[in-house]
Amino acid sequence: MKFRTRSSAIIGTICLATSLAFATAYADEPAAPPKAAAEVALTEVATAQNPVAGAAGPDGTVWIAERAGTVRVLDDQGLGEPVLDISDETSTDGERGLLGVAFDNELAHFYISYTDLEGTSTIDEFAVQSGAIQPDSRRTVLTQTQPYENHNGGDIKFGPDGYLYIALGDGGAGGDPHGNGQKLDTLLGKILRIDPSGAEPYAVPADNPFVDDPNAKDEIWSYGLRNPWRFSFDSGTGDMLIADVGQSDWEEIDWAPAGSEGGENYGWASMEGTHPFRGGTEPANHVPPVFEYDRNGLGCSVTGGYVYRGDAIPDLQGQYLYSDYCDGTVRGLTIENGQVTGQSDLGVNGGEVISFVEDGDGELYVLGLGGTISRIDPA
Ligand SMILES: [Ca+2]
Ligand SMILES: [Ca+2]
Repeated sequence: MKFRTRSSAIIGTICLATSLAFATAYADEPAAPPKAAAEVALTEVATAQNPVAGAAGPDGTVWIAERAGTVRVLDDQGLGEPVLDISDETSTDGERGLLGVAFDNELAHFYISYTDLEGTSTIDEFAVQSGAIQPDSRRTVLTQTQPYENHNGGDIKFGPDGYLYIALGDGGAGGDPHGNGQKLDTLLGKILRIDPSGAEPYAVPADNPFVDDPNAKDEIWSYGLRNPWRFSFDSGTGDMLIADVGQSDWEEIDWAPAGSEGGENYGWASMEGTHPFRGGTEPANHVPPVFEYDRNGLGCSVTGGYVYRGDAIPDLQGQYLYSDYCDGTVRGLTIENGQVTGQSDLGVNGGEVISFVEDGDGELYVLGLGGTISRIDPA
């Protein structure tokens, strides 16, 4: 395994944690029986300008978001010219930028998640026809003002239920100074669940967990999150996996079963991982992470990936892949009934891993913020 020394400029602008201990960002693996690792290789398929997110698009394509505000389409011919450019509307201060993209499950609409020039997290929708964005169809679905430049979250994904899930960080600074993680009257520090096609600008599904609670925002699906930096649904089971970046000590992976009715409290800022944070008391309804690692272990800023459901690497089937922005090693977890039953180190390093992308066949790509787009292939 390799440890990458990263430029201070990139650390300063995008690292997703606030107080970092780079000097100690590497040590022994935590004790756990290693699972027999699948033999994989990273194949660089393209380079881009700060690729930060992606989504499977029409006709086998993968759409790549560049942080400054452009979207480019990856196909067999490589990465094309931008099909969308909102760079003049996008802030890249702090951890801001174009941070997420998604298609609905019919590939009829394309969604972007970005921070505008005022620093407001913004979700916009475009109609897609014949594989092309229809610029005139653009409309804003949801906005959320941000008190600080970090912890914007920004990932967006459609669930198997056809609803749009949106990750928002706690608002930033450090230590959640406004207590947003545990507050139910703010969208910050949450995963939201909305139906963008149900009303203008969106509808709230009637079975969202807090629709009957007048003191809680109806859009909330789950809460107690610090900076959910990539979440996904297992395309085989529908289970939800969330990587939540820690404050100073603990990086974590959260898990919810496909049958969840929502309302999970993942604990921040009473808890960091399974540990009380700054004298916090564990909430009675705390859903602890299914996996955590400390800053002396696998890195300093977790990047969530996907459960592998492709065909190319049979030995990888069913493993949840993730990495760490500060370390770059691609790792796997086997999760059975909400318990980690195996860990693996895939022995490949994706650089400053900022995101994973799942294509239409279930194959996975690794995005390095420095510019690389790599596919995980059999070795
Ligand atoms: Ca409510
Ligand atoms: Ca937590």
